Amino acid sequence: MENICAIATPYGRGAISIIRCSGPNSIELVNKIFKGKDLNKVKGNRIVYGHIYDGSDLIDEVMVSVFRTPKSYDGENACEINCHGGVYVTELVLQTLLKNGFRMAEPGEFTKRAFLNHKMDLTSAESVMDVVNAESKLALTSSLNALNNNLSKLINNLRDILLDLLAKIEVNIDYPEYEDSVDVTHDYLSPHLDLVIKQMEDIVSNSKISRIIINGVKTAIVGKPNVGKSTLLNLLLGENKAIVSDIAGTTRDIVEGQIRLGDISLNLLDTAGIRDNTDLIESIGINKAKETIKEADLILLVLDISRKLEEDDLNLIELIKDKPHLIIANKKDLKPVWMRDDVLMLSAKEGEGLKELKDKIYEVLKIKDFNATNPSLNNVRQKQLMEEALRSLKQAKNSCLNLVDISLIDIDIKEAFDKLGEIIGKSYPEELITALFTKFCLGK
Ligand SMILES: Nc1nc2c(ncn2[C@@H]2O[C@H](COP(=O)(O)OP(=O)(O)OP(=O)(O)O)[C@@H](O)[C@H]2O)c(=O)[nH]1
Ligand SMILES: [Mg+2]
Repeated sequence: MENICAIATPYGRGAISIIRCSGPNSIELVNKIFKGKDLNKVKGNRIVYGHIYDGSDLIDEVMVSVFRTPKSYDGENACEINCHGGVYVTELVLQTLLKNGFRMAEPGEFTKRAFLNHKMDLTSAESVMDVVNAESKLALTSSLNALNNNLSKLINNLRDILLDLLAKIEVNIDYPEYEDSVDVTHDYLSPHLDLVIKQMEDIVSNSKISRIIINGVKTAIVGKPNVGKSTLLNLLLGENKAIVSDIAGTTRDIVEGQIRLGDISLNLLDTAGIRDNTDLIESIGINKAKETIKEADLILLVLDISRKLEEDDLNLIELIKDKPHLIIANKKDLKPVWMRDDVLMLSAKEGEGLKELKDKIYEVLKIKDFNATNPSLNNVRQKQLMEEALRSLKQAKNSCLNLVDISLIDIDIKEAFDKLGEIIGKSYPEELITALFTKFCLGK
């Protein structure tokens, strides 16, 4: 195992910078450039005062925290050098370490070591960055829960149930003469599978909300040209970001902006007005708008209440109906020429109805139903694996109902068991692990 180091604090000037060093010889190596107490004799979890030297050159006055294996972030022997927080001095300390037996850590390498040393499982390791990036209390609670293994605990429980079934089936098949074993019949399997499926479905549904709380809500503002989409974007942002005009087809490309709304942040995407059109550039914009609808977590469909609804409007209502959405009847300051029950009245120009709109967004996204302490899957990798596991188990359940041979059902249960294991990093391919950890900021 090599000795690695990296600056763990953000680049720039501050009161202190921390340089993290880890590896079997890290304490001895730091001791070579440190004057103060003999670090080799310092106990773990202690911090000592001294100076860093490059040869005879004084580099900085520092405090060094000493951690001894396995009681450190990554389970290795480790030091954290707290130096003055200047860019130049921090770089110098780092250079001195590099000259004296350390190499630069790769992004995420400390956390990768923590994983490999069984200090944390894969879902916890992944949630480290979610904790760092959390922008609201809810997002933080949810990520901290993942960090504290609540997802992996539940997954381990589910795997135990499946493992128990698999073991019993194996015994039935391999040792039919063994009398003490349970006879695994379709009737025996079914309720066990139901129980696991139910818990997996609960995780999946909780995850839909946690994902948008952690990553932000991709919010598409769509509608026909000239209905006031860009005016709405500007109103929500509180600045004139998008060009507004009474010429239909003003917005061609997607205009983005971000706002916070209590516990969530909305990534707003103002799109080109959707209509049948011949202009090439505009039709490219329209296609982008349609793509955006597909990818969005939330759609704000804007209609103009001062003009008769047209086929384009009705087509859009149909297009978005299966996604979380709000239909907004804009321009309520003008004379209404139609009415529907399922719309929210707004004047984007005057800012009237904004509060109601914000409340409704919360309602549609079901933010209040979210329990941040329930386990959830917080990234695409985890989600995909859970879906695959769920598919296999449902297949197993279905085979049970159709009285398929138990030895074949066994294969699907095994598949689900493996996929669940992959979520928490049991039976992982090496490249995946490397890819995952390189997403980390340096020093984590
Ligand atoms: N009276 C009134 N006019 C509005 C309101 N919202 C927008 N408008 C006007 O409607 C026109 C179109 O507004 P935009 O925001 O550019 O409309 P858009 O939907 O982005 O249009 P495209 O980009 O062409 O698709 C402008 O003249 C706005 O001032 C409103 O609430 N009331
Ligand atoms: Mg526009």
